[in-house]
Amino acid sequence: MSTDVNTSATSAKVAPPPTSTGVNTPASPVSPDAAVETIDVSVVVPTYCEAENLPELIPQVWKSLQEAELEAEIIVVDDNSQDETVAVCDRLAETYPVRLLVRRTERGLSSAVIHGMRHARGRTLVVMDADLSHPPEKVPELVAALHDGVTAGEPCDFVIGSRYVRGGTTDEDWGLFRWVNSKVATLLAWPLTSARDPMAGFFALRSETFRAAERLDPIGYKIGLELMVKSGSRRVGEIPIRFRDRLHGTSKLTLKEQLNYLRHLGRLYKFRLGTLAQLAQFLAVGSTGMIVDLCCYSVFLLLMPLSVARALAIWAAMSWNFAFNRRFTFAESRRDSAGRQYVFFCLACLFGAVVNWAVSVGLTNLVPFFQEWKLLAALLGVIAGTAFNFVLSHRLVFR
Ligand SMILES: Nc1nc2c(ncn2[C@@H]2O[C@H](COP(=O)(O)OP(=O)(O)OP(=O)(O)O)[C@@H](O)[C@H]2O)c(=O)[nH]1
Ligand SMILES: [Mg+2]
Repeated sequence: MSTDVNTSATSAKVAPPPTSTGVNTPASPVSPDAAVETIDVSVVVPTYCEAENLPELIPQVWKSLQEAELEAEIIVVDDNSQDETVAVCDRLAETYPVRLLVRRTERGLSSAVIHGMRHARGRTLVVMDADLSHPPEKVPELVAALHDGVTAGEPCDFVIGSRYVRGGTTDEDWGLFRWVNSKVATLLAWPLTSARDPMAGFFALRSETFRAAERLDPIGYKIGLELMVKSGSRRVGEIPIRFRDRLHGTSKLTLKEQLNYLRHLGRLYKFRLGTLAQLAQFLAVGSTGMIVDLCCYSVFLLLMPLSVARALAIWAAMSWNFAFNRRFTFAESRRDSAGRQYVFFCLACLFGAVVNWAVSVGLTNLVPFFQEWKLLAALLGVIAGTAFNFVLSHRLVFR
């Protein structure tokens, strides 16, 4: 995945890693299949400027693993933080089984987690933040639930440390905005998973579940959701946790990441529903285009003759639809030239308009029933035209 530098360090206390101690070695892009599962658990901790938190986190995680008698390693994946994270990690590695992977050419929480998982040697993988938002003492419970289920039920494919099941809480000073934001984000993911807290960054899964995940390409922060959906995890268990505010430092979650979440959801819907999701998005864009059309039409009517106003409004809506479909519905085809796609899109829409016109006028003139129901005929025309547009766009423009 990355061609970065990998600094590995550890004490030989419990789970010595395969690479040498404290030496910068070139990282080979380890494929999931290459990982050798020799220990019980790998805890993957993505970090960016977490020097203050790691000295608190690592001993607590290690203590809980030891108490549960789990043979384990802690993999810290850092994106070349400019604070003391690397030095602090090296120091901690003298006492605890910490492996530090430093990525110098790539940045991002989700890809860092995947990177760590690819290097992990545990039969079970746990992911948690470095800022002590996630309670270290719950790690063994998450691991156990993979095998024993949550309430002595079936084994789970995926276990979440959850804020939103009974017994789970967040710190009280979560403002209304943050709470609503989190709830809306969770609601949007509901068609993808029945989990109550699918956005969580604290979760556990078996390494074979990770390897079964197809085409991982998360944008942004929600790596747990990505793994749950792409690995086809059906039995998702949730362990209640108290989610604390970060102990030290500042959040790396920006507004941009929140918008990325919407794009990420779009991708996951497409993964799950295929062309049906694209059709839904195409229709959603089309309906916003209809509003653009009518608004432009009303303004243009004040400025120019009706026939020109109508043509310009349709062109404006068509351009709007093109821009949004290119950005969202068919985002994976943005490598092609926009100009060329635009010309094809307009041509494809012209055909759709003709189909629309022909269906509406044909039904009205040829079927007596529709002479009474001209608007219904027009509506069927719109549906036929839209379906035609979609097929053409899907097959020809955004191949
Ligand atoms: N490797 C790596 N880790 C990251 C990156 N961005 C964030 N992290 C780590 O991912 C974890 C979660 O990030 P946070 O900034 O705590 O995000 P959050 O939990 O949504 O926000 P707050 O807890 O409110 O600060 C932390 O351990 C961060 O250090 C990144 O680009 N690369
Ligand atoms: Mg955090």
